[in-house]
Amino acid sequence: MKLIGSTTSPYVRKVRVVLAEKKLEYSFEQTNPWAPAPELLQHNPLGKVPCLILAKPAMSLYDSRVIVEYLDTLSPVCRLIPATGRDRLAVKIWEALTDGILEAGILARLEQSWDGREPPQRSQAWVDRQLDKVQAGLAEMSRMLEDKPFCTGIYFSLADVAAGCTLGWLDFRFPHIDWRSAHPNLAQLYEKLQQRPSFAETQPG
Ligand code: GSF
Repeated sequence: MKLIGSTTSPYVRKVRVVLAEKKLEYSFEQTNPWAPAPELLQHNPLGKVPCLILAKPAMSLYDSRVIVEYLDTLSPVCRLIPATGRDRLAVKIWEALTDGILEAGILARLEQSWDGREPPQRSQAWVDRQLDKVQAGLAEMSRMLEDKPFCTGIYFSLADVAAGCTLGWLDFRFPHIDWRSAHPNLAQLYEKLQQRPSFAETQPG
């Protein structure tokens, strides 16, 4: 398997953490999706990372949710997504929420800094709208976590992978958002996740 991605993308990090937790072999091809290499466009017409290329049968997978769902079926090591029922739903809800926080944060950042847009074309109202979603999402993460050891209970799951990658990306791109003071339970979870080699070895940057 070959993963096309960047070390700054939180969605790519989600996939890399899952690969590490499940102890799956892969090669990592780094690219800048904002100036996409032909290889990326050939495998994903949307020109976005992550994109996972499978050899047999030859196939390209995107986006991160499809990729991690597939990876979890490849090995029984560290099952991350429950097969059925409410437990599965809980993990999926966490992933939708945390991916949604990232989406809003990325839209805010692009509005502020994408070089295809001139300063007069930038809208602070749009940035504020997206950052409100980030704050509301963080509050919901904190409410859902309560005082549990992991997002959905006592077991580490994809929900924790997605939550950790989102919090790490906020630190990386929006260091002024002080989510630790506002939500100490998220800070505690994040510290615990940082101890795992899968997280320690995939710091954004
Ligand atoms: C989001 C991927 C994405 O936005 C997923 O894989 O879960 N829903 C998708 N990737 C960005 C890089 S990043 O900000 O993580 C990307 O590749 N953007 C390039 C573009 O042209 O939009």
